[in-house]
Amino acid sequence: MHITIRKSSPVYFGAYYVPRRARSMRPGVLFAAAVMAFAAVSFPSGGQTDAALAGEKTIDLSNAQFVPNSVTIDKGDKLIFVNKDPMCHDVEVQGLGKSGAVCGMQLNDTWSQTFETAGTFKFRCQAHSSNFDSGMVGSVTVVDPNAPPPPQKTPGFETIALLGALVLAGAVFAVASRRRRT
Ligand SMILES: [Cu+2]
Repeated sequence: MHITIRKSSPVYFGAYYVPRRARSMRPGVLFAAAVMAFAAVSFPSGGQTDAALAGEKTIDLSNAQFVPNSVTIDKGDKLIFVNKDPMCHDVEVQGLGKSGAVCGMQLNDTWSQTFETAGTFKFRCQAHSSNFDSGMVGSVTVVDPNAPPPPQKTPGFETIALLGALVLAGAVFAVASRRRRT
């Protein structure tokens, strides 16, 4: 019996074989997968904002200061003010609410304010400041987590260069592996 092995015939490796066609495709497939994975990481599509649950942050009134005296929260979140001083304080949020009378908060008294509008709001203790800019004062920045995201940045030069290098490497690899086979 005469057996002819031609170049186009499947190559046998012990128990399994890989047809030539599949073998030659493999580097290309791997390379395509690598590029797609890279692209997926580099160019994430939008929509990463989950519907944020209403949150809250606590600000202590301590040593006649707001601690912290500057916070950032999401729209709809609540600030809870807690008097940690033995002396009395109070809270007034500019343009919004007030804890009550001047020096109306005793030790461990709390008062909260929910912020439904994005923007920056100053607050103060009326007893220990004469305005919203000096004395016992602070501010809160309220951001809208559902605001439309800023325009998608176009890929930077580094990204384009890297993609180009990958494509070039893939082409070189493909040519090299083709040469090796023939
Ligand atoms: Cu005070």
